[in-house]
Amino acid sequence: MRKYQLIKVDTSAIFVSDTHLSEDSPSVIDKFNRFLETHANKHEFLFILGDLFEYWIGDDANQFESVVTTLQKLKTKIYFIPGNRDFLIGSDFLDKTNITILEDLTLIQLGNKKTVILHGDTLCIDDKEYQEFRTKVRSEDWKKEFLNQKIHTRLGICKDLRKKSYEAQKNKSELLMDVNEDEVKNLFKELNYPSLMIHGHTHRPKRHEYLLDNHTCERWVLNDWYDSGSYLIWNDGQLNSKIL
Ligand SMILES: [Mn+2]
Repeated sequence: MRKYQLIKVDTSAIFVSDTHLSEDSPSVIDKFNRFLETHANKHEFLFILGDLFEYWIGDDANQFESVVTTLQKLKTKIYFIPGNRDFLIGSDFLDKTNITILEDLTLIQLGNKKTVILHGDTLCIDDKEYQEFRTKVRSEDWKKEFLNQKIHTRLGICKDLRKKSYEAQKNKSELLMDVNEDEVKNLFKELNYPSLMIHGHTHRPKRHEYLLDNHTCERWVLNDWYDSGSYLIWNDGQLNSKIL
């Protein structure tokens, strides 16, 4: 059985993912900073479920200083699950921003609802090529070798990987890149039917409902921030999606 994190949300929490913040899109960075100050700051918890940044090449690159400053000012308790773009976020960044990192796939308690949170890419098992790539870059050897490169070399590698991923996606079907529904159902079952699952990654915002062995389970998919900002809010015992 997986470890149960004792994160109990009694009052309110905000969930966000796939903001894909990039220095190339300063307006999205501004929007995210405003969202932190005016929305996230009012709530007890903020859960960032991966791909906060378009890419993260190492804490020593000192990227996104305005976001760091805004995060430092928040009264909200912040948790972070790394995504496929920002899994290299390290302890320097986390210490500086007072963010607590969580395992990809963590159980939390929203009111009386057991909830599983994850980035979401581990559910996309039909995309074998992607899963192989994921295993490779998450290995300690790959990470160590990458982080030992000079900053501009790392930037070059990231840009090259993004280009390759973009090219590869053009030849993949929408279905292949989405979650595998059997994998979703198996996960609900394995975790003894949590009421809720919240994830991002696929950029296909939707609330899905499953009836599994007489248990009703909901899967909420977060949206990306490419067009507009959005988030999920847990408040008054309910989960709702909001667009900024
Ligand atoms: Mn992702």
